[in-house]
Amino acid sequence: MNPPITVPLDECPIIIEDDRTGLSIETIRRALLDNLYYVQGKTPQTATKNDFYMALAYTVRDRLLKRWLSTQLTYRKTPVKTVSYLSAEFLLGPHLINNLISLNLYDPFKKAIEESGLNFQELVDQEEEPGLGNGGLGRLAACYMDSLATLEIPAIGYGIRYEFGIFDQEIKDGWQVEITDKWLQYGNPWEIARPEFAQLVKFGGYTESYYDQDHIYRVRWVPRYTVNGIPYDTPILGYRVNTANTLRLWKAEASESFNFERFNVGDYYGAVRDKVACETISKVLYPNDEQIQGKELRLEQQFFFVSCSLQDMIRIHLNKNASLDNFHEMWSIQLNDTHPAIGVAELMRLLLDENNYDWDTAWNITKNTFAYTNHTLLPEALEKWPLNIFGRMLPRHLEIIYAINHRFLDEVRIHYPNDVSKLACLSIIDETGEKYVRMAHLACVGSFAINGVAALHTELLKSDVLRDFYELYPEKFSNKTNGVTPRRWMVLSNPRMSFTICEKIGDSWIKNLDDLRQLEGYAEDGGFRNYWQQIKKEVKQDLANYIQAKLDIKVDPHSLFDVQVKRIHEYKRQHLNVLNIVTLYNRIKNNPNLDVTPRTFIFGGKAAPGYFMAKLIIKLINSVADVVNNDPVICDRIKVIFLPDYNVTFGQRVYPAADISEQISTAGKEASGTGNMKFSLNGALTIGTLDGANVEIRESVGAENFFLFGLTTEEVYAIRANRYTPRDYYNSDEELKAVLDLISTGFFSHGDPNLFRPIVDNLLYSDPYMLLADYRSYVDAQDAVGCAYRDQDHWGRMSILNVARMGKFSSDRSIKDYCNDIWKTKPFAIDVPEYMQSQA
Ligand code: B1N
Repeated sequence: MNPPITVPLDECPIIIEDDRTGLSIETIRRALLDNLYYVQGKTPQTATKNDFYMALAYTVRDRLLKRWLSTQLTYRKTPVKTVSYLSAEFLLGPHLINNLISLNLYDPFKKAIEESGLNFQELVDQEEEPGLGNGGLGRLAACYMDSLATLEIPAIGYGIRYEFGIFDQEIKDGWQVEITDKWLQYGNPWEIARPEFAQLVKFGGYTESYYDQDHIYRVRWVPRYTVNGIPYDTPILGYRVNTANTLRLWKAEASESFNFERFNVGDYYGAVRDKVACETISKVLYPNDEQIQGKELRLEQQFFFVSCSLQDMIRIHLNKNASLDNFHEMWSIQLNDTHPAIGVAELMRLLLDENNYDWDTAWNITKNTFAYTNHTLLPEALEKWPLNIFGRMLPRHLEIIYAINHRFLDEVRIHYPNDVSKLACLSIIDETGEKYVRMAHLACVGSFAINGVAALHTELLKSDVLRDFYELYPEKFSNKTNGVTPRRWMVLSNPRMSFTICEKIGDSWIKNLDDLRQLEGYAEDGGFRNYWQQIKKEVKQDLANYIQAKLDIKVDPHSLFDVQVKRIHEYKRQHLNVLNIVTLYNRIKNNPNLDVTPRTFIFGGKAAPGYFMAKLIIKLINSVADVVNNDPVICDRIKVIFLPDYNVTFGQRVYPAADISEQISTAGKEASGTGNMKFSLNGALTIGTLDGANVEIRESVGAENFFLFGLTTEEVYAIRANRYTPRDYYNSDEELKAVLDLISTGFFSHGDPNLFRPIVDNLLYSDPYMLLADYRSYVDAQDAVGCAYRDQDHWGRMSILNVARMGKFSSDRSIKDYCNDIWKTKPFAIDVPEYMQSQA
């Protein structure tokens, strides 16, 4: 659809903008119609909003391909050390705006769309976010991919292309209802399938030994079935650099070789049934975080994507190296928790059985390749697989793990000649009851580096969960405090605040977040403080409009927006927040003229479908909301909102609008948290315990700009050691007693005293997360928050200082730390070759 060339070519100045690359408004408009016509097969007359979105997405994709292709071409011919990030979850969030911002094309695209008479935001809202993760762990992987590309580090992310991501949440009568997430149903313009790089994965069967032609003893794995892994690639752009790394996600398909058997005996239906069974491997994301279920399909998923990824890395490696001898010098594989830890045994198998390495060489390569990040201290989240399940599915890997363990325990014996108890503690095989493979132990033994995700968390790993490994291998341990990408979590989600910051200190902070410190001076400027608070009000108004449209509830943007969004889990203590709300309710009911700071409590988060208590907590929040929001005495002072279907897209709306961020987990339970960082970076103040990264956030922003409450980890341990009796707190605190009694009577459940009994009884008789012990200190801190908010000028100052001092929490800092201390990788800048430059 280029205009005709009317002058001889050699006289022709370069005025023609190619539809695939041109950047003028005119060309973008033409390209949009071109993609609508040739890719979607539609004209504007019949196109749906989604057709226009797809055309828009392809128009953006056309303009990023030169970066992606030049990056991949460069990596292919250059011997650079590459980071391979293995993760069962990547919680990416929508791509479109993120890519436009990285390419510096937001303004021309917005203009081109609007000049075409289309509503830009409406098209943007068409994008289905890839929800291929549960929460923090998956979102961290996405932030790290962003930072790796922005820092120009050669990297590839490997994971699973789940057909259904995390479920969509609806609230019916106050209860969570799960709906299948059909994110792929209208197509995904951001991925490209690469069936030519498919990998075969074996499962089940048995092993047999043989002597090869050199009379060397070898083992062969004869699988019961095989599955094909098809890679789907998504470009991950760096911010304003040419680097575009790849996220490669595997889809499971039936392999032909396997199906032939059934076909050959004429069992057509049987063959099709098996085909369907294979394809279930990448069907759905397990929606549990930090609660293992021990399901076979989950182990199948883990092995499937890890085996595909390692074979793919070996393929890439052998394209530019003579052998695998230097594999560990060219790759660092980061294990995002233990979910991909089977990789240790699989790399050993690939080296031993398929590439004929001897044990010592293979082990040396393996243990110098892997590094392991632990993300949780919760005992119920530490993965272990029953030996019988494991052995049936991965017979060769079980043999290899036994062999690794055998050598490892010899090492332990030499280290502790007189202490047999160490053997049982450290063994990769748990033999205390039913036998299990302990995946964290496999990861620790098979890695050269082990890290936690916040300073406190790493200390607790060293002193508690992985104490014996720390004693044995102290040099392997380090801390890498989590971070978040300021591109998505500031520039994209909070353009008003970002623009305001840029006006004052320029835009270098977007890549060097420490530069935010230049804002500190403006905290002393009364005019700026006022402006800052005004911006916050505008952002809150946006959220208020959204709440009105979604839930038909009116909230006052002048009220204090108090937000807790995260997975629903007892240790995160959403119900402690509820206890405070009911306390305020009681106070106002007792004294209707009480002068309280108007507040809007906003909740969001999904519960694991099988987690009864978490689902009951959602019901409790909604039930309290019903009473509070409909009581005329209360509702102009307190509102309670549960926003259904909390996800990345919604996070982008809510973090910027918060005044107070609730980070109230029991000390010692939250490994890091990353929502805490997003809030503070958007000018919210934190009410929080000394848990996870809260400790470091408070250190950075200053204790005077942070609302601290609650027991410390040591105090939690001490109280527990002396037998914790929650009843004592109930008996000695009248407000607490009144709150629990009110819930018990059925006041929030239409008179049904049984509905919330499991929550109340759990608190009174067991309270494993010590809500009652922290209640008084929490309520007092909340009172202090309410008072502080009345001084808007001072609040503005604290808010500015929070943003100014949060530079440390950029994922760029985290990734630089990983690069320097663990991966030993360096940036490699990408040039776009002449022939790929646009003609503009
Ligand atoms: O990982 C985040 C941390 O910021 C959070 O504190 C931590 O809770 C979170 C099994 C998990 N730990 N473990 C998981 C997720 C899925 C699953 O199947 C465990 N998620 C975390 C990032 O470091």
